[in-house]
Amino acid sequence: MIFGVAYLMFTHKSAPHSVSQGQAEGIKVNTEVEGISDSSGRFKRFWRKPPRLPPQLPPDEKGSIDNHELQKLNTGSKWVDRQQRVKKAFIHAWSGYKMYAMGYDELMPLSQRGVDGLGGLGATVVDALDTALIMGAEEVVSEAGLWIEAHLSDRISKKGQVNLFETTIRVLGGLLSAYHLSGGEQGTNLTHKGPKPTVYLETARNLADRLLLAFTSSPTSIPFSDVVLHDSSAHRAPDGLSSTAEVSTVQLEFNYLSTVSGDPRYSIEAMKVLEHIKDLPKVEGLVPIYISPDSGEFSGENIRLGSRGDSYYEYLIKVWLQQGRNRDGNFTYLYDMYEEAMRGVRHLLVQKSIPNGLVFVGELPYGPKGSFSPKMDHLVHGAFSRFSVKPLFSGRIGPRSVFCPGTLALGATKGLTKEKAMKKNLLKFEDLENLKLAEDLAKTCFEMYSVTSTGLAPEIAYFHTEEYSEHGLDGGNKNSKFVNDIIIKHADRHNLLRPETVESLFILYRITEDPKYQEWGWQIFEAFEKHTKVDSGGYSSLEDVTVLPPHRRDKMETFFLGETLKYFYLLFGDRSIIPLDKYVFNTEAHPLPIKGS
Ligand code: DMJ
Repeated sequence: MIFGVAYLMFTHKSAPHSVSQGQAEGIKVNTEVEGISDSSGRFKRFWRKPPRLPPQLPPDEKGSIDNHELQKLNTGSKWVDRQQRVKKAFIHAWSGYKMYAMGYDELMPLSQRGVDGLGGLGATVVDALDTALIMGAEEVVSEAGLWIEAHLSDRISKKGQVNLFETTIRVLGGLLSAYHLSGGEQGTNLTHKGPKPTVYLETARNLADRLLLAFTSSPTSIPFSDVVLHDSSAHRAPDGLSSTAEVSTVQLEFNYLSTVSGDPRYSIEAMKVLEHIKDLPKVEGLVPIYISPDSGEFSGENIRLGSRGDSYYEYLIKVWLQQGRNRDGNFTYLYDMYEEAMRGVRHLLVQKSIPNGLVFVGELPYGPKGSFSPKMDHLVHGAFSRFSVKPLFSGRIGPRSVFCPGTLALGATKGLTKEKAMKKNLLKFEDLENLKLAEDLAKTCFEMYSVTSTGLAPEIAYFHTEEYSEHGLDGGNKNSKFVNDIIIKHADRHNLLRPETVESLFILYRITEDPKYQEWGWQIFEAFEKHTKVDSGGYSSLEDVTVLPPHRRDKMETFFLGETLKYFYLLFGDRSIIPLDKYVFNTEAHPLPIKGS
């Protein structure tokens, strides 16, 4: 916890270019920001020493420093500059939103107006706030914070239908992370900008009290998908089913809210979902993407790590990690479910592309039996009519499957660096297998960017395999070695400014300490800058990443500010900031502290 708040104190005042990476690391040791704890270990006071300037070597002394040292200094300042470029991008994104869409959920940067696609709770404001806190973007902290104080509670009591999952991960998660990062648990306002942190907590409780209805109105432990805020009612989705990932991706937020509010109801209701799923039949730990709140059973056989399946696996490991020292005992089932699922992934979902062997995670749209059923041949004439045989394995990788490398790496070392985990003898053979898979998949994710003309990944890619091939659908970058491995269909060529690959690069960089992940991230960041920046403010999605210049799509998603830019910023910065063994990021990149850390 201290790492986060100390960092915020530091960044809020230091000049953007004044500290090299090496120095930044020194901050931890030299406690640039100091706090005094009372006997209960709580912070009483903070003060800040003036930021130090980078060392200025007189020309005649330059020769006396060895090349290695010099190289380290240069590399350090290169990443400080790059990190500041990300902060600039964030401010540009926020200015567009503030100018044309303040208070709306999202900005339409081309038509210069706002749109409420998420129920009208000003989702971009809340999603962006903790990124601003982390970056020390004081004006944004102030503007977002004051908007929340003035408007959000009113909106919560008056607005209509919202989705339980989207509202929890973006709005509730954003409020809770802002509460923590601005010093709420220390009973102080560390930033001196925006409202008192308790405003964030009170607003979060107000919202969560209504969201709880999705759980308490359901006849089983599986919540309904939607809540109507103004009349405090909860509803099933039109087809009656909830998404597996949605019902299992609210626990980090509800647990933390119980911890800081002292009210156990939030955690109890949310955890019932995972306890219930624990006892349901699975396929080698893998689960179908729909579940019925009426029967409590899974529905259908579609198994994938993409949308509606993805963050189920992510939260198994993260909710377990969140328990800190208490994680063994009552919570061990989460780790067991995660491990079994990753074994299932390795056994059933991982394949290599041809000709160049990119490792990818595919799907089982017809369940585990589908691939062996003779009935499948019938379908060759349907959606798969162009294949010589129906693919046993669809070879498709969607936007959310690319979160997978990060989750696998985190699960392997539990947030420690690989080096530290090895030294402490903490890595089992299976952890090493998962880490290797994470690294292979991260490479694939990166190549999905490199293979296109714009350097930005499509929403969905397919991979050439023995059973599956389609020609003439490449990403447009003929210089890429993988242009024949990756297939991009016309309908899947858009890019929504999504974060998952950057998130994975960030986690892998933290864990392996391999600088190639930073370099890959920089390449992707530059492509975003080149093709998605809108001069009048904000960033746009793209219609087609395979053509130059790409056509734009009139939307800046909230997660661009909440996740994508935050992960870039952290990827290029000091590795001790928001350390992965002290924090878990919710699925919308809002960091929450691990218990007792
Ligand atoms: C975000 O809202 C979250 O990352 C969520 O888990 C999935 N979709 C988007 C980003 O792609």
